[in-house]
Amino acid sequence: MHYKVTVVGAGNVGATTAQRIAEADLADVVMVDVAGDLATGKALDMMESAPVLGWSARVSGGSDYAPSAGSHVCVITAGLARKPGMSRDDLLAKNTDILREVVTQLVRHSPDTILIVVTNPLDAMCEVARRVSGFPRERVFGMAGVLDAARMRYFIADELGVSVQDVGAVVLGGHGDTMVPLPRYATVAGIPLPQLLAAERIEAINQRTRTGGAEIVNYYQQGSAYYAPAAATFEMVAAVLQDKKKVLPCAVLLQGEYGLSDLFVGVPVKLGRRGVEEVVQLELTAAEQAELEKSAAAVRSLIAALPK
Ligand code: TXD
Repeated sequence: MHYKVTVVGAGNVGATTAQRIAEADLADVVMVDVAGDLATGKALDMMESAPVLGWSARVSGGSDYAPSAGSHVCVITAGLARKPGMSRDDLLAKNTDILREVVTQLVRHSPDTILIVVTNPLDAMCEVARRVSGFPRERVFGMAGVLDAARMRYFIADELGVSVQDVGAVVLGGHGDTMVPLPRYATVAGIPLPQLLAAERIEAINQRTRTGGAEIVNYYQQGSAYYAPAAATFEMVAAVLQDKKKVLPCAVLLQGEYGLSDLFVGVPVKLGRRGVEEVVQLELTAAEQAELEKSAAAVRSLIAALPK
C-alpha cells in the first residue's frame, strides 16, 4: 500500500516531520504552506538528499491544496509558535483563523482523511478542527502527550543514568502548564519510578516536564521546540499508517471517559489504521483525578474563549 501524508505548515515542526516520514519511506509527503516557495524549496532540498540517504518516497511542496487530494493522514502544524514570555494560550485567536482555513481546505480534498493537529494551543485547536471538519473523534486528534511523555522519559533516564529505551511514562491532561505527569505509571524496565527515586526528585522531574516547552523556547528565543515534537508526530503517523495499535497519550475528544465529556484532553489511546481505536482508562488516585480536572477546566475556558 502506498500512502500519502499532507503536512500543512512547512516550518520547523512541519518540515522536520516531513523529513522523518520520507526518510523512513513511510509515505509520500505533500507540504503545504502559505509561504509556498518555502514549502517548494524545502521539498526540493529533501528530495536532493534522497540519493545520498537512499530513500524513495516523494516529497513535494507549495501553497496549493490540490496535490494533497486523497491523503491518508494530514498533519496540521500551520500557525504561529511561541516566543519567550508567551504562553501557548496567547496564540489562540490567530491560530484559530489559520486552523479554520487549513481544515476547510484539507477536508475538501481528502474527506476520508485522519487529521493530526499539532498547532497550539493544542487542545483548543483540536476542537476547532473537529468543528470545521465534522469528523468523528476517531479521525481528529492531537499531538502533545507523546512529546510531554518523551520529555519526562528523558529526564528520568538522565537522572538515573539508564537507557531512555528502558523508561516509560504517561502524561495526561491539556498541553499546557496544567498537564499531569503520572510518576506512578512511569517505569524503568518495568520497575515503578517511585521505587527508584525520592519523592522530591520525582516532583522536580514533573515540574521540568510541565515547563519543558518553555525551557526550549528560552534557548531558541525565535521559536519553539521541533526535533522532539516532530519525532512524536512521526510516531503517531506511523502508528496509524502501519496499524500498530500503539497505546500513546494523545489529545482526544472524551465522551464520558475519566468523568469528562465533549472536551479534548490528553489521555492514552490505541492508535491504528482507523485512527483512535480505543480510549484507555487508567485508574487514578483522587489527587491525580483532581489534577486532571483542573487541567480540563483550563482547556474548557480556552474553548469558551474561541473567537466566534
Ligand atoms: O506539542 C505540540 N503540540 C507542539 C505544538 C510542539 C511544538 C510546536 N507546537 C506548535 O506547532 C507551535 O506552537 C505552533 O503553533 C505550531 C508550529 O510550530 P513551528 O515551530 O513549526 O512554527 P514555524 O516554524 O513558525 O512554522 C509554522 C508554519 C510557517 O512556515 C508558516 O508560514 C505556516 O506555518 N503558516 C501557514 N501554512 C498554511 N496555511 C496558513 N494559513 C498558515 N499560516 C502560517
